[in-house]
Amino acid sequence: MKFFPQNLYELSEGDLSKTLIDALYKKLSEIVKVDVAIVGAGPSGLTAAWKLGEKGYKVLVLERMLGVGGGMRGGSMLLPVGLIEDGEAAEIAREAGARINKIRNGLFVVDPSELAVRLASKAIENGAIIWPGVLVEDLITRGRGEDLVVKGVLINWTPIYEAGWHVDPFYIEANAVVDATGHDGSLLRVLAKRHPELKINIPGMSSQNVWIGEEMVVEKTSMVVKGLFVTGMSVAELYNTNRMGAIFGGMLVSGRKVADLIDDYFGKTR
Ligand code: 48H
Ligand code: FE2
Repeated sequence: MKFFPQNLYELSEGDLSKTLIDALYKKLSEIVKVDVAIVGAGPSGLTAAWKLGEKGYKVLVLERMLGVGGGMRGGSMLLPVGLIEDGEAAEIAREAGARINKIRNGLFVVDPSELAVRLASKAIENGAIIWPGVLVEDLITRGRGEDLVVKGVLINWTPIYEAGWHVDPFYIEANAVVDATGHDGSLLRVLAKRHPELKINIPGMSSQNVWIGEEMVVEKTSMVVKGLFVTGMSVAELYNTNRMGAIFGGMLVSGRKVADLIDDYFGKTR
């Protein structure tokens, strides 16, 4: 062998499978109980994962698709450009290592693919694990009504879900769960359906109004019920705040805010 170490010859494909199984056993054992499960690897979820990892929390990001970046990957109408605001948003993007180009007062242009992978890389560097191809289909809870506490999520492979099969799920226990599922608002919809006693109504986002949309998405980033937090566009879906189009600063600032809220929550519950 010219390009790889000689002793590799001794290993067969079966040995490779055994190596994968051993590694998987270790990794899965680590991630079935975490501090925070973040659902959705879009800009808000990745920023939250990075900032929580930085604070020392054990974070798992569950993403339905194969890649990271969520809706941001599509830039504006699949054109490879996106916008972010000066101030906190630019600071987060710059800290992530993404190049940002000032265009005019307070406004920067980003390459959405670059920002997505830089945020993912920061999350991973800070210890978060990103698990692609899994869809969160339900919540683990204790109590009802005012006593309801979210304790984790149920997952399944995305292709199983798409095939329309009923296969029972797998458990992920977490002390905090984040709905960072963007326009889907997946966990909020599950919560509303499974717990009608909460009388949660998800009206969907309101029409385009850029600056109010950006302000409100950060403002309303919050804990919905004990243990369940909402960030990014699912905030707009829940509170009927305005959409903003292909400007992603609010997503980054919302992701950082939810990390701070979770840190406070753990401070109070531990
Ligand atoms: C696992 C899931 C599930 C599930 C969904 O859409 P995203 O990019 O979300 P945000 O909020 O971080 O960013 C929103 C932004 O991209 C956007 O669309 C904006 C700013 N729109 C403004 C406008 O006017 O339209 O990422 C969400 C991620 C995606 O990757 C989904 O695949 C994933 O969540 N996801 N993953 N289990 N049940 N549901
Ligand atoms: Fe969107």
